[in-house]
Amino acid sequence: MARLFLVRLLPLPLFAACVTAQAGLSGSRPNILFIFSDDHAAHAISAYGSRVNQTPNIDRIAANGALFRNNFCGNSLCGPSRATILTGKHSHANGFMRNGNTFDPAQPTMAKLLQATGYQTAMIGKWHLTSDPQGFDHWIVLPGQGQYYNPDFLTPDGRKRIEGHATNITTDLALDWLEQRDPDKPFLLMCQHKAPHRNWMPAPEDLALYADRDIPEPPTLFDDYAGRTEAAKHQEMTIARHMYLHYDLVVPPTAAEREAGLVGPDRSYDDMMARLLPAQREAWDAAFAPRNAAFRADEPTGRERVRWAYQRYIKNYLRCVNGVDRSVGRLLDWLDAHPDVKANTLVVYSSDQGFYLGDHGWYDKRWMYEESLKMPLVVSWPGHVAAGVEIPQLTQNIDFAPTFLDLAGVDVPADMHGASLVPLLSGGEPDDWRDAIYYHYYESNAVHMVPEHYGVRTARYKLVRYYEPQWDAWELFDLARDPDELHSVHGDPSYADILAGLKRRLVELRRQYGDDTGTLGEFDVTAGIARVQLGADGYRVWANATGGYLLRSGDPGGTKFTTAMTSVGGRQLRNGFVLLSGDAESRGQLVRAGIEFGARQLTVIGPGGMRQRASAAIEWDGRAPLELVVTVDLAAHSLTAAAAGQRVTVELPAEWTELTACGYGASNAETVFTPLSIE
Ligand code: SGN
Ligand code: CA
Repeated sequence: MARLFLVRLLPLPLFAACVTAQAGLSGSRPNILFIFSDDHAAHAISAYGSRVNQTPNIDRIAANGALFRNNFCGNSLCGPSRATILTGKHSHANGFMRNGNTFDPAQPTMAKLLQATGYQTAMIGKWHLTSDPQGFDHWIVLPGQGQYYNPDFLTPDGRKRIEGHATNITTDLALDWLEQRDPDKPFLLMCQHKAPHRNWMPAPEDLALYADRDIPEPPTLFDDYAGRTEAAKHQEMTIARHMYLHYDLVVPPTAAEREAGLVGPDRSYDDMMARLLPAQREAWDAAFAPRNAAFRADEPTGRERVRWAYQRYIKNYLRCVNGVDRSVGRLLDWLDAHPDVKANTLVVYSSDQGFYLGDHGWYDKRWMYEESLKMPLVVSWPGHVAAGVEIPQLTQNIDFAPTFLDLAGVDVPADMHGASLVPLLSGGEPDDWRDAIYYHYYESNAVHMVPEHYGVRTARYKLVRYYEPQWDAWELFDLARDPDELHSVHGDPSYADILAGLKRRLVELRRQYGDDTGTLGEFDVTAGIARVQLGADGYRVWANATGGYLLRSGDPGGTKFTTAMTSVGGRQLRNGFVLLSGDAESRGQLVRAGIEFGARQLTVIGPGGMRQRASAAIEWDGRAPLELVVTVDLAAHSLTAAAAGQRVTVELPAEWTELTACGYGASNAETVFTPLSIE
């Protein structure tokens, strides 16, 4: 018996002995408990000074460890942040630039590298990278965004539904895995919550929170976007105008509202409620029915209505946060109950990006403004990381993978962009630490309509460039004087030197990280395009979205268009070129004529979208340039595309009397197009 014990326990004290010195954290091979949530802004964590809520359990991590004061994402969106955490690379280098891309599972990730060096690895909860998780001994993940109530999960053995609330279930699964893991191996456990992502549906036990009080409003709830570029005005993420009464604010539609027709996400209100089991539904209705009745009786309008929507939104968001905080508490309690494991476990809490909590009148994220650029990051490992310290250096999600690898004693691959945080966790103040972080957001022309932009942030300043030709604008903020980023000083001559320095720094960072995306050439309208390069053989176009396009507006000077296209790589959903007619401003008025490389189809999608699709199978070896000829007959209201001996025709709207733009388009692929010949 005694012998058995010895065999079991021996490695642990030995292990502990070699990691007591803080400087010795590198290679100490701790367990890594990575608790990660979705859209949890640092300003909704009390350790970060939240004005709106308390998070006692996340605060426990901070009190027992380190709080990173200036931790940022490199691309404020879910999938991209997750891909960066796995690879230690900015989006352009790991290929996952926007949601809807597919993570290339062949590339190295920290999970794979840890697994290869003897770590036991598990991925539980929200994944959102499309391809199946790799590098994990165990995985069970939500499909896509996942559901809050009674969610389905994907596993290597297929799909299954688990009853309960996603946050609680994810925690249960993580605790189960901790119990049944191999205790002789160090572990990486990624416990990743859906909460507090839209649409904010708290667990039954959190519904009663904040019933009797209002949450303070942010000072910029009624921001008018003066002092910034036009781009900030043109988003679709305001509480006032872009929040849905039924779907987002969970007020059931009246008979009259149903009669008038539900629009947008409100159409899924019934499906969303249908997921709830009777007892869950009862708890839900008990909480909301009286509040909804009061809202209907009041019918607030104007600013009062915005204030009401803010309260409904923020309370449900914070209730979801409370569930996440409870999850953190349960995991910490488990460690407290297993002191031998706790002694060797680094606990990390973070979230994929920040979020607007009514700041600037918004919800959602995406922008390089502080609220969504910041990522919370608190880390504890009692006895190894000093307790209650604040780390002021500029850190980023590119640093997570190098940190975990460094701790595990794995050489950090030279092409990772990040740096290990171990020197900072060890209490050091390295003088060669970075003086600026780089940012690049790509998901333009998508939900919430935030343009592509990149930028640099230093300890005091932030320079942002909205490079799509339809915006072509800069913003410069002095964060010391203007922490809410309300007045760009880009045009202010007294900042000329600062501006010049930041522009240089931006160029250097783009070079350092090898980012040549965000160069879009001479086309004046683009969407969903990461890069356009004009070479000897034509335009090399990297479309990082479904239906990305670039257009030259104005009369193209002919009606017969010829180009040859060569597929370079990616998921070749559809490649082709696009004509725009009628209203050049309208995103709906596109005809896409092209080749679906993967499916070997010649396809035209008319301005009416998929309803107006015509296609024909073609023979093609997938390698030789394929010639496409598109002919428009405005008098006959028709467009014909021809390739590889096939032709297809679609009808054009009768009101189209002239062509107003032409260009190239593609879906999640890189393609070379020869310059359009126009007759
Ligand atoms: C969904 C949300 C959006 C959100 C994106 C990205 N709508 O589309 O509001 O911006 O996800 O979020 S929802 O009605 O489906 O919730 S991310 O965190 O996954 O990047
Ligand atoms: Ca997110």
